[in-house]
Formats: sequence, structure tokens, C-alpha cells
Amino acid sequence: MAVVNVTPDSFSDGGRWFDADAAVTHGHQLIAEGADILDVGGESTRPGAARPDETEELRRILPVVTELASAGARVSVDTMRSRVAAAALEAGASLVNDVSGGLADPDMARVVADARAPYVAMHWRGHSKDMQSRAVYGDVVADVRRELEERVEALLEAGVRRESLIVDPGFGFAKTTEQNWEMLARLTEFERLGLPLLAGTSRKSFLSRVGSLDGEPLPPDQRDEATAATSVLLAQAGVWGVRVHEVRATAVAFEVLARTRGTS
Ligand code: PMM
Repeated sequence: MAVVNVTPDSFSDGGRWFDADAAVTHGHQLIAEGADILDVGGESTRPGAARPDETEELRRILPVVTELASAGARVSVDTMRSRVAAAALEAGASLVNDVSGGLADPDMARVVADARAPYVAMHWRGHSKDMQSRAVYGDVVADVRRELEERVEALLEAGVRRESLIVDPGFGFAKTTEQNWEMLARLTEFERLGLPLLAGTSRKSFLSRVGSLDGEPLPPDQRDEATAATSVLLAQAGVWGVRVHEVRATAVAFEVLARTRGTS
């Protein structure tokens, strides 16, 4: 899954694809490099970010979703708002990626259930403004897994079908650097949820010191080698998908892995 952020303020690609035409061109490039799904989002979830209103979110994403879907791309919409999800599905998106796992908008479960669309429910403890203050866990893996389990139960009760669900432990969302590393090391423990897993480690700040020559954090666009290494670990842990900004390095890493498995 490749990221198409149509935002002026994303931490990872800082507004480069804010213009709809630029975002569409970027989407085509990501497909050419090997992406299977394009994840189009209009709200930055970087720690401390302010939220766009719904009209602005729709204005950002709808032309991009429409254009990419009509060109045959498999499009997912990265949104916490049920009305944005519904409009994107109408415009040709085939998957909803909700970083709040249905917590931010009580109508999300109904929209997803009615559309029978695949739905990514990520682990989330509140909006980006103050999420890092919520990074308090006994055992991060056990706690995140339990909270995801509770979300899954609530979503099933609200009518979402089990076959539609994909879960995501939410790297970087209300997690400290150490907690992100621990989740990555123990990822197979999420298998117990019995659902496909998506993981988004790409360019996240816990990777910022990997490969730094002076001990200072590397900027997001210099974290792609570290991201590709995490993609291999995630694939070996059996995930359904990885969400990345730069596709090429991960595609090459997956090809290496496939060759060791005799599947390339
Ligand atoms: N991370 C971001 C945005 N959306 N969705 C899922 N399912 N998992 C993630 O880890 C995730 C996400 C934040 O990264 P970005 O601002 O670069 O898109």
C-alpha cells in the first residue's frame, strides 16, 4: 500500500502532492514502481497537527480518488470521517483505512458495513493534537492487542463483517520510540487476533536515528532504507500489507525475500 498524501503539512512528504494533478501523477508513479493499493488521504495525522474540516478534506481527496480509480488503480481512502469514506467509496475507492478504528466517528461502522468494503481498523488513543501523552502502557503489545480486540468486537456488533476487517497496531500513534521497536520485534503476537494485519512504519520518527552518521535524526525522506528493512521484517512476520511512501526500496526488498522463498 503506497501513500498519496493530499495534505499541505504531512510529516513525511511535507505537502509535495497537495495539488490534485501532482497527487494523481505521483499515484501513477507509485503503481509503476509496484504498489498494489494507493492510500489517498487529506488529513495529516502527524503529532500536533490541526484537522481540516470535512469540506476541505473532501475537496482535497475526491478528485484524486476519482481520477486514480477510473484509471484502474485500487484506491483506499485514509479518513476518520464516515461521510468522507462514503463519498470516496462512491467515487471509486474500494477500501477504507481509518486510523481511529471507528472511534473518531460513530457512523463509520455503519457506512463500512453498508458498503461491504474492506476496512482497516488501526489502534488509536485519540487525535494527533495530544496523542503522545497517551503513550502509557503496561505491556505495549498486550495492551494494543486487547484494545484492537475491543474495537473488532464493537465493529462486528455494529454490522461490519469479519471478512472485511484488517487490523493495524498503529506504529507512531501514541507510542514512544521504544514501544514502536518493541511492537516491531514482537509483531507475530498480533496473529492471535486472527485477522489480516497492515503495518505502517514508513518514515516514522522511531526510525530517524537509524543510519544517522552524526547521531542527529535524519529527515523523513532519508528514512527509506530503514523503512525497507522494516518491510522485510513485517513480511517475515506474515503481514497482509505494509503502508509505505517510497515503493521502490520495499518492492526490491520483497523481491529479495521472494527469491529466498522460490516464489519470484
Ligand atoms: N500512518 C499514518 C497515516 N495513516 N494508516 C494506517 N493504517 N497505518 C498507519 O501507520 C498510518 C496510517 C501517518 O503517516 P503519514 O502522515 O505519512 O501518512
